[in-house]
Amino acid sequence: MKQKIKNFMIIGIIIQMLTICSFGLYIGNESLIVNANTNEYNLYVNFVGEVDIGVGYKIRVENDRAYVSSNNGIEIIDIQNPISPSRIATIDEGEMGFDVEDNIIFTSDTNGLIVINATNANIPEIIGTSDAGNWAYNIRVNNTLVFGIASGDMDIYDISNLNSPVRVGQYLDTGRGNDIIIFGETAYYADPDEGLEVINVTDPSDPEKIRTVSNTYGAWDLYRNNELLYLGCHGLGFKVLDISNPTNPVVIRQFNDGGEVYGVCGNSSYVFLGDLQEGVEVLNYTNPTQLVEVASYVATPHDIEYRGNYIYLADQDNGFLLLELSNTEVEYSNDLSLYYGLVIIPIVVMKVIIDYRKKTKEKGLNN
Ligand SMILES: [Ca+2]
Ligand SMILES: [Ca+2]
Ligand SMILES: [Ca+2]
Ligand SMILES: [Ca+2]
Repeated sequence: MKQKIKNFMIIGIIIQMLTICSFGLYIGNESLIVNANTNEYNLYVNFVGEVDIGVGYKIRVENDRAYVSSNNGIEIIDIQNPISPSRIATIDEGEMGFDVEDNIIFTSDTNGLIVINATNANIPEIIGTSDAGNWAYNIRVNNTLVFGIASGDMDIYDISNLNSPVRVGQYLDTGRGNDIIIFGETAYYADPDEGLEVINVTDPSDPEKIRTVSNTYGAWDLYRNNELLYLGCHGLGFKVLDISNPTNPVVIRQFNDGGEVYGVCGNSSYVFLGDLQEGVEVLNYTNPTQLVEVASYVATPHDIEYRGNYIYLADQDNGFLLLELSNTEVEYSNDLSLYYGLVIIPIVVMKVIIDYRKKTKEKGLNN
């Protein structure tokens, strides 16, 4: 009689576990459905790889490498195999702002510009420093000049001789600054407090502000696509400016669905927004009447780059993230862990209970 009760109890536990399992399967499937960003374009942003570097700030991608500034300096990441990106080296020089051209990294500290040869990424070496300049939020190389953005101001360095860069000019202004793009002899300076500033840099020793573009308050991150300037505005969405008349840019399109655009890049088909609050937002640029969000990915990007079908993030919570724009959706690892949590673990628990009951039963028989 006692044995019968035990058997009933075991069957009861099995039924209970099966219920939990099916619930786990249900949740797993549900979350996949929730994550699936179904839309008319069938476009998805999928996770591919990541590298834990703490907080990521600015990013540049060149050839088989991504460069990301973190709290430890500039991280050089090998991206040859996208599913397993790996850190090659950390350069403990300079700060948040940097740029890369032909494996030469330009960054700066409170003493000025630092030129680093990273041709051999394992042993990057400093090859030149300037004797004047400032810590920079962002840096852009343009031919033989390097533009460094300090708070509201700008330092212009001549790098004709990489071994002895010289600060040749300064732009002194009010407000703040986060990014700069040079197009011909015009520089576009993103000042979040004052808007997009247009600066004549024909004479690098005497840069002159031409105007501040209206309707560009919050200007934070810049990307140039031919004669279009993509502008991410802090808290004020995304804007497209026509720069066919370089000294007089005009806002021609905009998109704002909330959040904070920290990074922007793209091509003539898609625009990729790195929204610190809402993650990666992919906009279809081909629709002539309006900018429509066609895919997204939850993350906390500080900066974003795009090459081929890959999207690269310098991310606040995830460090370096490598994502892929695709027509098919890949299951997220989060859903898998949820599945394992709700299905596999209950099965293991069930097995342990049954084994325990068997042993107690054997003991009972032995006694
Ligand atoms: Ca300013
Ligand atoms: Ca959105
Ligand atoms: Ca948004
Ligand atoms: Ca950027």
